[in-house]
Amino acid sequence: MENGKKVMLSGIQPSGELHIGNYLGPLRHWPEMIEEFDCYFFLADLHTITVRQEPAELRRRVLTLLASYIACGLAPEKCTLFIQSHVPAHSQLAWVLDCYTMFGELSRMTQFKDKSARNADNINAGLFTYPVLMAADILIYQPDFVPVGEDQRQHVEICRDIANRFNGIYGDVFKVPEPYIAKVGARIMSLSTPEKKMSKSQPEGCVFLMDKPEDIMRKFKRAVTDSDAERCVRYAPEEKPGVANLMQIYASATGKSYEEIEREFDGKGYGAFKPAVGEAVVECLRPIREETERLLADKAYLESVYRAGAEKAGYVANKTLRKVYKKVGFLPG
Ligand code: ATP
Ligand code: LTN
Repeated sequence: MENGKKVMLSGIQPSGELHIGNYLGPLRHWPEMIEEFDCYFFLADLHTITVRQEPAELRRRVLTLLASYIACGLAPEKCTLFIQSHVPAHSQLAWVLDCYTMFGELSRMTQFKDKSARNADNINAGLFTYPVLMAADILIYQPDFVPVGEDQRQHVEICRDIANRFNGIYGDVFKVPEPYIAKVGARIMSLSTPEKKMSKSQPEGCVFLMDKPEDIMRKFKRAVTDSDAERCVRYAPEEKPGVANLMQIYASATGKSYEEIEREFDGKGYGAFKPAVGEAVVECLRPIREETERLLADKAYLESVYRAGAEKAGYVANKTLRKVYKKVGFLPG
């Protein structure tokens, strides 16, 4: 805690281009928090190699994600922005926590089950222990809150279980954080398969932050809606998942409620609704895309941001790591 402020931390993997699920779910809310909280936002590059990455492409994506963080409103002078692999204490704490995490509890993680089904030829140990590294990412900064999308709730829960187990043995070493999940936008679904969440590693069905306006419009016009006869804009996620998803996107992009949206498109059908959602998203993303492009042209600035961020984050992280090492009985070096 710095200046009595509560601490908040979150990260995104540079495993693909940022999509509107990442933005409308967690990322969009982060800038609102930087005034009130002591915030740490990082790029989870260590996590990405649980799935094979092309090295040059990974480097490019890290810089693009950093530029997008700043373009979305995360002013580097008001929060700590850094790259996970630049703070070795995350990996060091992860090893300790590995030894306080049970095989059985990791086996129950839905993301592990999903990702191992999708990468059947590379079910590596990192994919399995990934939630422990995520717990280390979190606990090392002693945050009060972790703002994420709905799909990460289970990982924040296991992080809390690990912290409680460790505290149960050694006293209050870790703060036990709360997940912080937005009500609208927490689970944006794929535009092509609205039963599945929009996911960077499954680019079909994604709308990316850096997409050109004409591509965004095309994607929304082609979005899968429902084959029901009524063809009206009504919020019914079970019966009409495609329309409910578009309504969720439109609500997040415009701030309108579902009732207002139903009234706005009363009697108009999907033909009017889909392009309206596209236009709202184009307008919402335009300033971010332009600012990201501008920042990407200034590599020296981005480098100065992530260097300063790693230094600040490293200082705090090493303090927690030293405490943990001492508690488990390692001799000070
Ligand atoms: P991957 O496909 O590589 O797992 P992803 O698209 O799921 O990537 P992450 O890097 O895992 O994205 O997630 C970054 C943040 O965005 C997390 O807080 C996550 O909960 C959130 N998030 C991811 N997908 C969605 C979505 N479809 N709707 C809302 N939030 C999401
Ligand atoms: N697992 C997260 C990314 C992530 C994260 C974290 C989020 C890694 N470490 C710590 C919050 C806190 C994901 O988005 N897939």
